[in-house]
Amino acid sequence: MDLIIKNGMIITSSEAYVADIAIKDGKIIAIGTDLEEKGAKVVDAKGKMILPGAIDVHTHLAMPFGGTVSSDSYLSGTRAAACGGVTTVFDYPMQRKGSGILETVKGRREMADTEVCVDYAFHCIITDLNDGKILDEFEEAVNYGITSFKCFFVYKKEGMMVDDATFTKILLKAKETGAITNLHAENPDLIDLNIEKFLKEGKTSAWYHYLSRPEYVEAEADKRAVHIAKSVDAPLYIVHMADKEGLEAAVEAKMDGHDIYIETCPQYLEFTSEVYKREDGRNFVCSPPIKGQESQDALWKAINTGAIDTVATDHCPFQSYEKDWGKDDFTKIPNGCAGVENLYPYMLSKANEGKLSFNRVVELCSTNPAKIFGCAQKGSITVGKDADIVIYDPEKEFTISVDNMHSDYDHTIWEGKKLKGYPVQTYVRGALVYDNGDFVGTPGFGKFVKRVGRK
Ligand code: DUC
Ligand code: ZN
Ligand code: ZN
Repeated sequence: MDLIIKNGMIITSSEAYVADIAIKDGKIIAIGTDLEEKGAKVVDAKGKMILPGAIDVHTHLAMPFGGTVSSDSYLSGTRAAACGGVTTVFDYPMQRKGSGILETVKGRREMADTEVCVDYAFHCIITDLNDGKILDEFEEAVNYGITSFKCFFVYKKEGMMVDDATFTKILLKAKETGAITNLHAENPDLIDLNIEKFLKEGKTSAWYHYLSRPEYVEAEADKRAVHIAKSVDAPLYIVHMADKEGLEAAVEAKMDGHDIYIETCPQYLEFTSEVYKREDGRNFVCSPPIKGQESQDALWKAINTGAIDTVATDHCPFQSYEKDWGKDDFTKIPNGCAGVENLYPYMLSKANEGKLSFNRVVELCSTNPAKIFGCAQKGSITVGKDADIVIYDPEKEFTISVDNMHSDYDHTIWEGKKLKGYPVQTYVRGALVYDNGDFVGTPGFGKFVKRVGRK
């Protein structure tokens, strides 16, 4: 036995009970009372909650984007993850015209392997089928552990968008090979039409980022994607859902029995489009943009009915000077915000306030992500699983500030947010990586998670 965590309240997606957890060689080997200590290190978690580590299935680390590179590397992004109770991140390498899936993914692994402080997996973004050769590679990619592929319906000028036919081919090939297709849904032609109009009228502030991509722009793309996925009977995972109309279409399809999954992000649950009117509105610029109150209400409702499957972050921070490129032209603001360190503390704080249950937070941030994306060893506090564990103090008061975060960015949209409760320790496969405010892990300790497909 290496470690025993005693007397904590274990929270799973369906239960809460007090017990001890025994850990050996990175695995949970027993859960019970009066477990034999046999020389193990003992941690007393009386009065604390014991949660499975969060799995943030949506990050963009060191991502070339918006004329720069997102400011968190694999090291700083996963250091921040550890300090926010995230024990696995899913990053998004991007395949480009002429390059293969495995070539892309292996290239990113070379960057990641020596830096990562928590475990990690990759979804692969597909931007071009390379005359069909990419589809022929799906099977090999799935065997390698890449069991999800992402498409963009936007970023047309940037060469990242796929058309409806390409999207459909990917959906079908993913289904055939036991993978799933993730989608960023917005309509680029409608966005460009709005941008052209606003810039001509001299409307250049961050508020026009929102107005050029309002609710209907996302809803059209959500509904088109749901319609196609239903029609060809293939699984679909919609990332960062932010609008009510699209959400309702996806939920209806789920209720009809279609294999559709919905992710949303904390920024859509906490803020509304009003933030784009602020002096620092450009710091909140992400795509899809944060929507109005009606959409936020619909997202919370779907969190509580069970219709939303996961909450992840779309973590993609940029420095203030980069955000400032768009001071006088919202189209020049690099899109993205920080979030990986805030995901679990924010959602757990909402549970502490009674907005949802702690079990539901575990389900949304850990158990469902593991199930949907094939991480058999992760996602719950169960004998045999990896000892990815967060000790959470429900009484600890915490105010988010850029000064107490562990990323490499110089501002955060979460500045000043008060939370009720906060993680006090994070363990990845039994190793302590975060201890009461400090990162205590080791870069390169994180492992690539070889996922299993759906067949
Ligand atoms: N949206 C963002 O805001 N940032 C990264 C990529 C994306 O789709
Ligand atoms: Zn996206
Ligand atoms: Zn994203």
